[in-house]
Amino acid sequence: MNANQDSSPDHDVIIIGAGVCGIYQLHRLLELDVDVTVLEAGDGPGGTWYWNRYPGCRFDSESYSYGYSFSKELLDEWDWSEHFAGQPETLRYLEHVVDRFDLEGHMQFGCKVDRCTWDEPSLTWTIDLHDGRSLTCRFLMTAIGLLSAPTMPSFEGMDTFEGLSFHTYFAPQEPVDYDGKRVAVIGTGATGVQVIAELADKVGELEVFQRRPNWCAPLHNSKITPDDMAEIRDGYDEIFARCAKTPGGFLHGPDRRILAEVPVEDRHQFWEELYNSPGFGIWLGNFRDVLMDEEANAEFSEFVANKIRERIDDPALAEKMIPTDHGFGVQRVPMETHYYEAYNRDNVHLVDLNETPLERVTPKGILTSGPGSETTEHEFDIIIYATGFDAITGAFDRIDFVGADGMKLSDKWADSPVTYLGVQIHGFPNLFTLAGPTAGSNSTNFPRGIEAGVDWATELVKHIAANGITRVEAKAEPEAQWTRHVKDLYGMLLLRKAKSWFTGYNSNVDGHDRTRYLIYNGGAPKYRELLADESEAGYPNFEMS
Ligand code: NA7
Repeated sequence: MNANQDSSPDHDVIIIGAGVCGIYQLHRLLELDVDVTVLEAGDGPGGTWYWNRYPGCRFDSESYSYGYSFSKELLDEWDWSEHFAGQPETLRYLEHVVDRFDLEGHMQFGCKVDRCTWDEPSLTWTIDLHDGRSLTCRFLMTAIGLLSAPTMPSFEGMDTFEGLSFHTYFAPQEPVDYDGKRVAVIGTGATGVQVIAELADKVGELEVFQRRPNWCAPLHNSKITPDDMAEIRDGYDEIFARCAKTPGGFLHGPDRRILAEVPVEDRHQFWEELYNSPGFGIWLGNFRDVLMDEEANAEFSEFVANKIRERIDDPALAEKMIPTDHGFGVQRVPMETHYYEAYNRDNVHLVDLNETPLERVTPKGILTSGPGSETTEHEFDIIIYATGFDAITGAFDRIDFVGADGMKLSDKWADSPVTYLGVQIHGFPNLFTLAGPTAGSNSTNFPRGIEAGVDWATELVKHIAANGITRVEAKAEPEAQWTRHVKDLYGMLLLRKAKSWFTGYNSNVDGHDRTRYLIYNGGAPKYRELLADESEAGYPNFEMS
């Protein structure tokens, strides 16, 4: 790599994004002495954890399974305060990592990337920034996140609202005074559920605008004492070894017993234990066939429905909170702390958008219609849009990637993303999509997935440098095969039926009202094996010159 010679590009490598993935990739490349810079839209590092400052934002992964595993010193010096840490603590952690490894000097903040264009004669990428600057590099790496393209609904009058309104991703950085305020939350996904549970006892009135309920389960968060932390620290090897074995890179892996072969009483006892245990066990540590077999799924869904009925005082309201269009775990399970109990409070009300549709936003609040020809104006001081993301491909679509022969990535991916192993795209040489669509890190505990992906990309960079390679491009046929494989894997799981971001569904984005194949469902261990096979065989599915 020779970025310092005359007529060389500005950098050997540019990484877009200074979140969990970009931070680690930067660290690995600096170890190799590569000339690299990170372009980050935010005013600081942290990505997801920099932006999402909404009330109640926290991990659903055990904190100690989410931290980086690559440095023993880092593991030794960082104490987590809760089993599922809140956003401020996670952001502090990532800032600490950046300081600890002296990374900030290689990051440029406030850099929104508008366009990336491949230039074949010079074998470089040109990156055009929103502020008018352009930078060039040989190799471009995207670390632009999975859920980093927030989407707003398009209700009439949204811009006329006179109070404070924001998408959860853009929650104000300065503290918001919720005391006594009339607050609306639109959306009941994992984010809305956290916001609602957190704000219920802190606001004057809270109205929740729900289109479809989700199956939620208790998080059972608790503090970590110094003794707990010492024990966790001693167990780090075991924690990461366990995460490495599970399909999702979490501490929780599926129970492979066949549900029908387990006596009913034992099933229920197991489910009670899961319901009363912390974290994603109830989803990812459940019988495997709960997520694959309709009947098993229906039985478990009824178990959870009864829990919801027990927790909500008003039986009619409880029924509105029980999903009827999909079973448990088919969509992302929101983890909650007293979420259902929030609806037993006098100041919390559900507005079921199926009965009383949202007509428009007014200067004072939200107008709903029905039943019949009635309309009701709900007045608010604050409207919070917890309306989700244009997941996984959205961040790519918001940058104009132009590859070889002027091919636009948004055109190539118009139906569904097409990649090889989720790391590269035919027609887009020297572009590496770290944690990109169809990569194995998308459906996992993110840091576990990205550590594997970044380590693999780093080995590739070493190979490129050692062999004087200037152009790397995934071949067309392996790409087509991988894309078919990713699609086929959806067939095994009930999540193929989900109207959620797992299947690329988003009612607020044109053309995203149908299934797209965004995530690799073959499990993290298998994905790592496939990456290793590719590199050990000398990258046979890439053209390198
Ligand atoms: P989600 O899970 O996509 O949830 C978005 C929510 O917003 C969901 O309840 C939607 O209802 C609702 N929504 C979206 N648009 C509208 C409109 N136009 N009208 C009414 N309701 C609407 O996003 P989250 O931010 O909660 O979670 C994303 C991930 O972040 C999560 O999985 C974690 O990994 C972290 P719908 O269900 O589509 O009927």
